[in-house]
Amino acid sequence: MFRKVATAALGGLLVAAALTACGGADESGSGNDDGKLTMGFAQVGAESGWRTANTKSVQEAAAAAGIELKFSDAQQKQENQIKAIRSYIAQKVDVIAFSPVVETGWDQVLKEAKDAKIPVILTDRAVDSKDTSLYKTFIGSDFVLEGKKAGEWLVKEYQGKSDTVNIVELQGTTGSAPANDRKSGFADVIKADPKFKVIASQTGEFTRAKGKEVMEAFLKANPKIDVLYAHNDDMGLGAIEAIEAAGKKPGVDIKIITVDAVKDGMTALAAGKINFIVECSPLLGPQLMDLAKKVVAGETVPQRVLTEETTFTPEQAKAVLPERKY
Ligand code: GYE
Repeated sequence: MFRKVATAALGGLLVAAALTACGGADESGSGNDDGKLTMGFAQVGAESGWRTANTKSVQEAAAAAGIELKFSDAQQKQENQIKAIRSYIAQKVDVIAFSPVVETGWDQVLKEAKDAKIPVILTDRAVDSKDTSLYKTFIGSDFVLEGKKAGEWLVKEYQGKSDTVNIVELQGTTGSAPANDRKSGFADVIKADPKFKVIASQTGEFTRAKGKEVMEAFLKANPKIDVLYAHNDDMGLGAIEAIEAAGKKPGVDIKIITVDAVKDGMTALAAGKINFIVECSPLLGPQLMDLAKKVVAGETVPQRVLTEETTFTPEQAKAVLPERKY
């Protein structure tokens, strides 16, 4: 995954160097009369607290950077995102940014953007396109590393114990980069010890409602669940409701690991209902606007812009919660 992205962005660099547009003007004679740079942003949806914070960050950063933002919400559907991108191409925006809901199936529409000489920046999630000249750069987290951090916490937590640890997993949106990578990173770490057994793994679509529903089914089918690994806070929070409704104590009877560290997740962590959260920062807006300006101006951009993130225990959550913005 990481290699794929790095090569991709390297390929993109060569194309970036060939681009000569500056300010709001571009080769196709589009842009704004007022010289403002226009960005078309095709968002995944509004499925989680992370996504809401990400949207806010993009909108605020665009305003602060003096970039006109055309924003669309695809409701977690690839066809809607493709439609939005096509409409941005038709409107001759200066730059397109999007967070691909799934990894596959983007080559055609990305080629259309390239043919229209509109640079594309991937934000948050990656695509698996072989033709890496189809986009300029990719800004977002290392999801494999996030999965590994979740696995490492678990290994430590059960160090020196030999009993089987039954794990259930709530995966993110099927086919999305964070679901694929958080699953594989976690699996890679825990496979070193056969006492860890993933007894059920299913998508909860990154939403609270689906997380709850799937956890209810997990609880019915499996009398002994020791650990829940949820690919985001929202699914974990939905699952907590299901666990409590089943008369069990989240964080005690069933240990819970999630990813994101949004405010609601951190609140549950501080209360001991979640045991560990791997942070994934949604605040990509300012860096995205910076990259967009550079790409449109034909400047060299980094191959890959990685988001910095940490992890939180309940004690750490208590300490940072008052300052948590999202
Ligand atoms: O973890 C999840 C959201 O792509 C990193 O998408 C993002 C993920 C995030 O729905 O909460």
